[in-house]
Amino acid sequence: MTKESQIGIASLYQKFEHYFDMGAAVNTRTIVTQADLIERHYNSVTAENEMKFAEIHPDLDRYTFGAADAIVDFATNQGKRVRGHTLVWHNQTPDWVFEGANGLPATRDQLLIRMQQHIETVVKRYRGQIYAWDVVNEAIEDTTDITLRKSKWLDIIGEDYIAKAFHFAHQADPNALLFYNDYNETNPVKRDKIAALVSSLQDQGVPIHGIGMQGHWNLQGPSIEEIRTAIELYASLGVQLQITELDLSVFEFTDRRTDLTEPTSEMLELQAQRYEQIFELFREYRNSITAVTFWGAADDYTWLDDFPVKGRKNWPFLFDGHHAPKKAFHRIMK
Ligand code: HAH
Repeated sequence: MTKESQIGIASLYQKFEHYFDMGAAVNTRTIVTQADLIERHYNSVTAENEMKFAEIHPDLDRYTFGAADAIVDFATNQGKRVRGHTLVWHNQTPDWVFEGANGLPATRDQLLIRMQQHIETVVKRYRGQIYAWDVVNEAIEDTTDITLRKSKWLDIIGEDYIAKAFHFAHQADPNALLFYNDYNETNPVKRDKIAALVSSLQDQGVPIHGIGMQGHWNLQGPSIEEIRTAIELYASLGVQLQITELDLSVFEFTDRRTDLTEPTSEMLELQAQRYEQIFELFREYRNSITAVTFWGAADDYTWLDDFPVKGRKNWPFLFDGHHAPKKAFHRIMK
């Protein structure tokens, strides 16, 4: 769709202006190919990959800020807010971070210094431009009996790696809002572990201001009641909530079908119903929810095109592959 035809469509973020921000994950390609769509419909952006450790700090003495800077410049020029994603994560982090001398693992002190320097350098660079950071991403284990996910951060530093990351981020930018971010966040078992983690951080006086609910959901679940219960619990901790990576896959997670070249009309109708109910719920919790960020902007590009089934297309957003509004868009704009 052309810029002119977008202007004929009511703006998503303007519609929700009195509720919460509407964000989209972008990358260096989509800030070009989806520029008009983003300008019209979203008032916040997040770099999908460009601020992750491996992208921005590939070697001990080398930072590569070009792509992240391009995204921040795009946002600044368009008057959009920026959420930072992400400082400490078990994925997309280079091996050198965890390596010490003589083929040994890094020591606790060595890794803490690296963590501190990384966080300080990245957070300070975007001070005043990035208003919130996902400080720690996905630290909780999905399966029942274990709390913290096994990772090199945990192995080498110990359980306080999470608290340390928040302290370092707060030192680097005392004005930034600091989030703990995770997926499967409505699953009762994981939900309670996330709440317990955040609550224990608060008890220790750790500067944490919000919980990021990723929101990688699908047409079957989670149910509205499960989402509501999670929101209630997290909000009861007195932190703000953001939906940080929303998408509604047309496939259930274990569904491996690969025969579709476009979504069925049943899928699009169900997706519209789900989006409508989900946004009705989000509006109810507008006092706790400060932003809703989609993990993409329109169906021409989504990380779900490759995940979890390599090469399979997905259609999880409010706008189609040509950036035209889908049924789901019209439904939540009513
Ligand atoms: C997210 N993991 C990450 O936070 C984000 O950085 C990445 O670009 C995409 C998704 C979600 C996730 C999941 O939904 C299922 C299994 C593992 C991770």
